[in-house]
Amino acid sequence: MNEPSIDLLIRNVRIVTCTDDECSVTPPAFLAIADGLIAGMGPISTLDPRVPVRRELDGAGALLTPGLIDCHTHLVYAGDRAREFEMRLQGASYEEIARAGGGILSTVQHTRDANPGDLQAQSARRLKSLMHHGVTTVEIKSGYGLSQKAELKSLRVARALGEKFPIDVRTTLLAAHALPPEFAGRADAYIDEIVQHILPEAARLRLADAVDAFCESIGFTPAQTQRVFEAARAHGLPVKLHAEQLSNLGGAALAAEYGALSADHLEHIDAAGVRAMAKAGTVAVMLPGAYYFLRDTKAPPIALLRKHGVPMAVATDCNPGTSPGTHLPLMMNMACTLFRMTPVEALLGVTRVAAKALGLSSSRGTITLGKRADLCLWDVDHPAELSYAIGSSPLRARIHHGVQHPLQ
Ligand code: DI6
Ligand code: FE
Repeated sequence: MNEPSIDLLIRNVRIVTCTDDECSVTPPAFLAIADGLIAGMGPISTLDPRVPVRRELDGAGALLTPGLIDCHTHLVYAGDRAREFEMRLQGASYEEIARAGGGILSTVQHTRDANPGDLQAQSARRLKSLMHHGVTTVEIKSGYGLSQKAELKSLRVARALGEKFPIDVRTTLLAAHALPPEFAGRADAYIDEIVQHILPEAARLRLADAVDAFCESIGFTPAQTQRVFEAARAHGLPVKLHAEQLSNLGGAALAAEYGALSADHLEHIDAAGVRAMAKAGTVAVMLPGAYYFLRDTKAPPIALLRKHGVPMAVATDCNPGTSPGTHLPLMMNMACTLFRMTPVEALLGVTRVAAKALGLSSSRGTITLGKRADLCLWDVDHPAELSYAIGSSPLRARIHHGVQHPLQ
């Protein structure tokens, strides 16, 4: 057996640990990393001086949290939708723009037309911004390709971003995001295409870690969503769902029935949906950026979700139409301000619960011996400051898999 040694010793940090209700902070302590994992922590007096240390980092009293996890993004896309933003400011609704051929489908055209290199370069800008704000694991959905070729291209770009940058990327196939123009009026035929071709090919090539759908009046019906879920199950892929964002179609309960990792948005979820999620252990992913950007007025029923013990995550939903944002701590602020989540819930929502939403609880999301050394050092006094500040960037250092990388 190898002699123990420390690859990176972080000195003088105040380590944040949270229960469901509160976060506490240790007195200044050390954290030791070996082989990319958390290998030890505690008062510096308890560190065995005989263990060789390869590198050291002075934390200067910074707060140490797990690396942030953004469990819901659509960040691989081409083009932008600033013009549509202007239209909405003049009064057009999101649904009106979508029905008039704008919205998601305009991004689909740009994404289909982009070569993989361009698509990767455009997406990399957003990824770097996420990293700049402390994200060490990100979920990226396809859904702007809507053909086998373009969906696989998007998933490959997402995987390539994970290879190129110091961040873990989990991919989700969201072919059932919108109806592509060539299937106009034939939604069931497009679902056939997904379940017979796109999903099996993504699974065969191991390009997708999960499968998602947009269950909505302007998306797909529960029956169509169910067919996608059945295909995912047949290929051994976990599911998640965009549910009850604009209306209540019972998508959250359907997702729970399939043991979904998460149901996301949930502004219009009812008590039956909440109970079904609680029973299944499905995470509720809150996306306050989309709520804010659409000037929505119906917030998700946080108190009801809390009462039933449904774990709540917070994510950016980074996408060109409804949440063009990459600042996860800002989303924590919005989750508190707009949804009345607590700062503790917001921090858990981008760490421990976000890990659960990706099926990654055993490897990350908390500062625990043996878990991955994905960590953030923040120049703040108290954990609540991470939710309190509007748009500042108190990140001092970001460590991915045991290695400190310069802030992007
Ligand atoms: N819900 C959303 O908020 C995004 N997708 C979805 O299913 C919007 C995507 C877009 O408008 O481009
Ligand atoms: Fe989304």
